[in-house]
Amino acid sequence: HSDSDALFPTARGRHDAQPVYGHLIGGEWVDGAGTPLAVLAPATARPFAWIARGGAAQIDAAVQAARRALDGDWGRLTAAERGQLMASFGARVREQVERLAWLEAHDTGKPISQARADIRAVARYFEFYGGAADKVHGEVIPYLNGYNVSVVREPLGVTAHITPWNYPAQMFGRTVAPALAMGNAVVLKPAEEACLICLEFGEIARQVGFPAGSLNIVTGLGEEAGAALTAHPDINFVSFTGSPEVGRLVQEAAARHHVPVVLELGGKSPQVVFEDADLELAAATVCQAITQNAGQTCSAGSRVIVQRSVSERFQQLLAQRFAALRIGRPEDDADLGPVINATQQRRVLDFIENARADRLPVIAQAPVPAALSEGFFVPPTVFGPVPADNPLVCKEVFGPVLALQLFDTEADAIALANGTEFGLVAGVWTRDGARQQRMARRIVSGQVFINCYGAGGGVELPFGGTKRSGHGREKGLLALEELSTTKTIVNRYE
Ligand code: TXE
Repeated sequence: HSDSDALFPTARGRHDAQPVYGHLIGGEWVDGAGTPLAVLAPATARPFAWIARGGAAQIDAAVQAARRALDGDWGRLTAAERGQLMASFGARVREQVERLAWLEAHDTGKPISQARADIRAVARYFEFYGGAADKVHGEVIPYLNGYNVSVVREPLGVTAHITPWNYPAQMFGRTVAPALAMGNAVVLKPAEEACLICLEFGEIARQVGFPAGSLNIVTGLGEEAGAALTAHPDINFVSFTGSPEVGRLVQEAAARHHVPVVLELGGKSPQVVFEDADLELAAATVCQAITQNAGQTCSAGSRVIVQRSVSERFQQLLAQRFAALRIGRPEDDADLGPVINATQQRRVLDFIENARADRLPVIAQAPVPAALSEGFFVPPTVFGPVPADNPLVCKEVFGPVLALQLFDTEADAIALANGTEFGLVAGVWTRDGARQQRMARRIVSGQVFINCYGAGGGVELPFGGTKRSGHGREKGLLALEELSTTKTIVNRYE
């Protein structure tokens, strides 16, 4: 699939015989000014496409185009009309799942069936929020006699969205769909490592009739295009998903203009396994939750906290699962593919090498097949028991590396689960109903899964962090509150 033009209908031209994408600004595809940036396929480490390298000028043009859209055709649509456009977008995506999934799989390295699921999720985001667009009501508040007080919901205006490379498609659905549903005009700066799918979605939005400027996409580097977007004085909101370090820069930049931000900054999500749990199901789920997308998931279950009485049995089950893992290229449709690039590969391998140097016991490791040596592959590994102050417990690896911790009492389990700077998602495995509830209430995190683990869950479920994992909520109907504001109208009639 690598050189098939069928994958790149949106490309603007060719560079070194490979397709080049432009920016989407004001409903038009615009060429990048400087040298384009190469896009590598993580499974082979070879370039296969190019994206435009945008900067302050392209960001400014995109923000202005968004503002014009709000004052023009986009701002005049009814909520129902916005919902219809979003439904058409979802339908068009569903017609092209196969082509879009191959592009996404090639760009990120993920197994093709995981990419298919991601593309379907994008359709679902547009269907869900498109359906909600005309069901967001205001309120009427009882006040003094002779007064009518209404609270209406309004769009924020121009919303800025900076997204990462781990789920380029899903992140587009998650952040752009609710923004459009509420009538905002969007400027998206996707990650330079993997963003082709976002550009294809931009073209689909054009084709189904989204007015010019309602959705603008500027590609480029974080320090250039991303920083220019967060510093722009005419944006009204920023949504950022990425590293805690850049999250701080984004919030600082937004604070200069008092612009609200939603930050999603990753985690070190624990799964707590009690002795009365279904250990086989727990082991299978724990393995899946750290190897899906090669562990590059903000809500990856990267720690498992096991009751000592069943630790030996659980470690055996886990080792069996890891031994059976298949590693491969997208077309192999294995359990996991490579990580995104050489930097991330080095980062994950360093964590593994440092853990070995710290003499942490290896419970299981699945070797990377020799035939895959050219891509950015890493061996899925389980270490344990890992002391609570080890980097494997405290730091986000963002790779398929699991840390096992042991506990004796429920109080210990809660302390370990809450013992990191993060608080995004948690899992609890026990058949004891009262304990399920106690654990769910005492664990500090944005989501808790009991006897299952959803890694974020479906579009319906509010998602977001506490502590260093960030703030604000995405997904579910709560996202519509983040992406809108209220106006209170007080009308004296007597
Ligand atoms: O993230 P960055 P990186 C974590 C994960 C990973 C680490 C580094 O632990 O190992 O971060 O990944 C844009 N102003 N997560 O370096 O740099 C950038 O272009 C404005 C967790 O790739 O934070 C991209 O679009 N924007 C995570 C986006 O920020 C800037 C997902 C994220 O990139 C910018 C990804 C700047 N100064 C990484 N600098 C999650 N929460 O799921 C960069 N960007």
